[in-house]
Amino acid sequence: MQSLEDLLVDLDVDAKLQHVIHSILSASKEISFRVGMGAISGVHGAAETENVQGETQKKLDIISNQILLDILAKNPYVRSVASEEEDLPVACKSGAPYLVAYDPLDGSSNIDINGQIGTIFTILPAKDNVEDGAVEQYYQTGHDQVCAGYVLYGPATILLIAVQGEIHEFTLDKINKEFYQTKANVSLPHGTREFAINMANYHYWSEFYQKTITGLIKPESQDKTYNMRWNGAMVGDVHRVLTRGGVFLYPSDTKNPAQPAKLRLLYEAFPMAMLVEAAGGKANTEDGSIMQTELSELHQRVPVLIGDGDLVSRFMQS
Ligand code: AHM
Ligand code: MG
Repeated sequence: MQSLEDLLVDLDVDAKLQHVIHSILSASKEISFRVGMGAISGVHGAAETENVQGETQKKLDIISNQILLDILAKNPYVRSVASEEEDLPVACKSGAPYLVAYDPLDGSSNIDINGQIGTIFTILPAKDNVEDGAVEQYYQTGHDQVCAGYVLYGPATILLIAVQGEIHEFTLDKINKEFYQTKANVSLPHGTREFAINMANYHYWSEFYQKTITGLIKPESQDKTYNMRWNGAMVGDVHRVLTRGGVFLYPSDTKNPAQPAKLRLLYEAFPMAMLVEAAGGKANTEDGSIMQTELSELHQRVPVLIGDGDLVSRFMQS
């Protein structure tokens, strides 16, 4: 079986970028170990803190963030790091070529129920005309990403990585502590009649969303064979879409007028869009391509429609 190291060499990935990817994945192995030990490792439960976005942090959110920060801060090729759990970017090595942004533990509400959770990451080029730790370093589009991926801590720990226009799947061998390739050139299956959305937000969606979703499940509709799946963790839902097809949706809603969209552009939507598009799917906000959107605030939130292109198009109003 091919190891990740071998693949990165075969794909002729820049050696400095390989080094950054290795740092992220060493951190993810440590997080996977802690997650796997469950309550024994003392990672369950809430910490008595909130992140910059006003969300209660779980202990594992904080621990995972710290594991990633500690490892990346030592990497000579990382200029700065941005995290869902940090208000501002953390400056690392001055003049280094890469920026790393991540959601250290996506799907925090699944931690205590032993459900699917994961780390989502993206790597961007650092800008030489901007201060090392400035937020403006990250004001880039999805197309600027040089690598993106997620590590899903499920029954198996699985890495999906997009680099050099390709997407590959690896599974962690927990004995040898190595990621081995389990799927090459992942391709999103088309025609699967499955959607993922938080139905509890139904009454807060636009009429267009209410109608389009209802159209998939009404007994008299031609589309009645659609099934719904919802993990409550984007990383698990997008993994299912990449494996089995269908669509993952988190449209805007009016539940909290101060926050019309839920998911973050930089470390949730951008990396998932890069992965899904490399697998032949589509990734949009309600206005157009996620990849073409330019970040203008570090923790910016956007509506997310990701998966089978035909299904994504059905959810675009114009
Ligand atoms: P998190 O990064 O704090 O875990 O929040 C993101 C998660 C996504 O993984 C998931 O799709 C969504 O939030 C679920 O939120 P909700 O239960 O509010 O619909
Ligand atoms: Mg998240």
